[in-house]
Amino acid sequence: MRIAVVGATGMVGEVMLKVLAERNFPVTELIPVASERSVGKIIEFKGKSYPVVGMQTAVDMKADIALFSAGGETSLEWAPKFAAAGTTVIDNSSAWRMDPSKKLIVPEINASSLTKEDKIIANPNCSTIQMVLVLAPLHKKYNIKRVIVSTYQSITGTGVKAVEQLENEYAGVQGEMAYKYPIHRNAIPQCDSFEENGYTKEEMKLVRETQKILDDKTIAVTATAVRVPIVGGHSEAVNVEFSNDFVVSEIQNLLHHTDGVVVQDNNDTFTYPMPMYAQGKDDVFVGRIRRDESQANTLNMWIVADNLRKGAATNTIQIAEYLVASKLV
Ligand code: A2P
Ligand code: 11C
Repeated sequence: MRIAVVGATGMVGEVMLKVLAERNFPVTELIPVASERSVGKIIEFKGKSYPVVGMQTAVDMKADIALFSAGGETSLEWAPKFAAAGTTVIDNSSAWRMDPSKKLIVPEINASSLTKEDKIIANPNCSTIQMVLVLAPLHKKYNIKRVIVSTYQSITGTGVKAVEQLENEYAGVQGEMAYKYPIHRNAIPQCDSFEENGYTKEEMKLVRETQKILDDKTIAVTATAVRVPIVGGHSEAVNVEFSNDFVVSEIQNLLHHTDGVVVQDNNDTFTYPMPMYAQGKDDVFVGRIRRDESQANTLNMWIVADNLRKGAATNTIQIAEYLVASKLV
């Protein structure tokens, strides 16, 4: 496969290169792509050096698959040009996710809906992916009525500038601010910009993307997304109300047998997921699984994942793996 990585010099792009190498994805030629500023810069991949090319050059190279993580604007403008040249685009931005003609894919849940005609495929938002991977088997068995989610999101979700802000704050030096406020010793109840309804875009992604991926508009979701001074991954406190009753051990067992999910749940041994330990891993970790005693058929859980891995790069590459295995490219 000839693979273009669009945004190869960015935070997610770098993890994409790492994950492609780790998973031994069948790359015959790598095409690293970034803005004109980076053209000519050398990217190392599996012991070989590849020069970064610009967008039009990359379109003309007609890769089999292009993995995009270069922001929504770039995707809106360029993904259709790659697709028109015959390249299948898997896009990690928010540009195409809610477009009714584009599929929003978490491979373990809905990759089987993909066909050869899908030339632009959307990768969901990081905080959605880790939540729906856990919710999908539970919805099938108990039918979800409502989800209340509160997130504790890593600064890596914002990008390099935010990591620099935190490092500058640690060191006590003045620098450029990625956020309106200090993030060290703080929690900022705003991820992304506000929508008209008073929620942030990040919160509304959790609502809309969950309904689209689980293919059920009747699932009610409400979210509060918070940025915390953490680098390892996103954490989520998730409260789920089902139509049907459950047994907690049954839920633990079901999740234990769910692909991509690791249950870490034992109070006796103080075992529960934490972002410090999820960092660098491809799985989604779930723990603190317990009944919500204030309401019937309701469950509380704590879900953690590396937002740059399963939340972004890994999920994108798993979609590519599915396309290759199913001969859709
Ligand atoms: P560049 O490094 O040349 O700016 P991050 O989210 O970590 O900031 O990374 C964004 C990625 O998207 C980088 O690889 C960046 O390239 C790339 N990018 C940003 N704007 C464009 C653009 N207009 N065209 C192509 N790539 C872009
Ligand atoms: C964050 N979820 O942590 C964001 C980052 O829609 O792909 C990714 C934004 C997106 O702030």
